[in-house]
Amino acid sequence: MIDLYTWTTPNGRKVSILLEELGVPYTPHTIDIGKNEQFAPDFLAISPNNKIPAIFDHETGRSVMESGAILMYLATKYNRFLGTGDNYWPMMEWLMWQMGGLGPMLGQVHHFVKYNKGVSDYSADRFSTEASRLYSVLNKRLEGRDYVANEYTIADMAIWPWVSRFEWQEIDLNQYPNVLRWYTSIAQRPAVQRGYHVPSFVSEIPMP
Ligand SMILES: N[C@@H](CCC(=O)N[C@@H](CS)C(=O)NCC(=O)O)C(=O)O
Repeated sequence: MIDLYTWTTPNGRKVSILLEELGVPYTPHTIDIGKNEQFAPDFLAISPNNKIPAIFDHETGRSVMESGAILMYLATKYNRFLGTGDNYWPMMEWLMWQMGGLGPMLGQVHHFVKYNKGVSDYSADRFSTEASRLYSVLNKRLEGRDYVANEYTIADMAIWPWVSRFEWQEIDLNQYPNVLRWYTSIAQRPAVQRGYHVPSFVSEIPMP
C-alpha cells in the first residue's frame, strides 16, 4: 500500500495519474498548501522541502519526495511506463526537461500572469516568452510522434498536468497542433481522468 500526500496541483496530479495507470492500491492524503499544511512536522518528516507530492511505501518502509523521483520510484518498482528499449533515455530526457524547465517556468507564469498580473511586466513577459518557447519545443518533439518518448511513459504523465493549465498560462493550444493532439488524446485515458481529481474534485479537465 502506498500513501500519497498531495494537493490539486500539477505536481501532485503527476503521481496520482501514475498510480491510477498502474492500478495499484494507494491512499491519498490531502495536504492543503493554502492552509500551510505542508509545514506540519509529520509531513516534513517525509518531505523536508515542505512541498507536495510525497509518498510512503509501506512495503519497503521508504518515503520519497520530489515528483520526478516519485515517478521514477514507482515506475521502476512496477517496471512500467519507463520506456522500453531505446525509449528509456528519451523518457529520461523529457522527464528532466519537465522537472528542470517546463514546471518551474510555467509555475512562474502562474504567479505573474494569473495570480499577480500587473505586478511585474518584466517577469510576466520573461516567463510568458519562455513558456511559448517551451510549448514550441514540445510541439516540435511531438511532430510525427504520439508521445515524447515514442510510447506513453512517465515523461508524458509529468508534462501533461502542466499543459492542463494552458488557460492560466494564456496559451492557445491551437497554435501548437501536435501538443493539442497529444493533450486531448491523453485526457481521454480513464486513469488520467481519475488521477486528475485526486485528492478532490476542483473542475473538469480543461479542454481547448
Ligand atoms: N520540484 C518539486 C516541486 C513541488 C512543488 O512545487 N509543490 C508545490 C505545489 S505544486 C508545493 O507543495 N508548494 C508548497 C510550498 O511551496 O510551500 C516536485 O516536482 O515535487
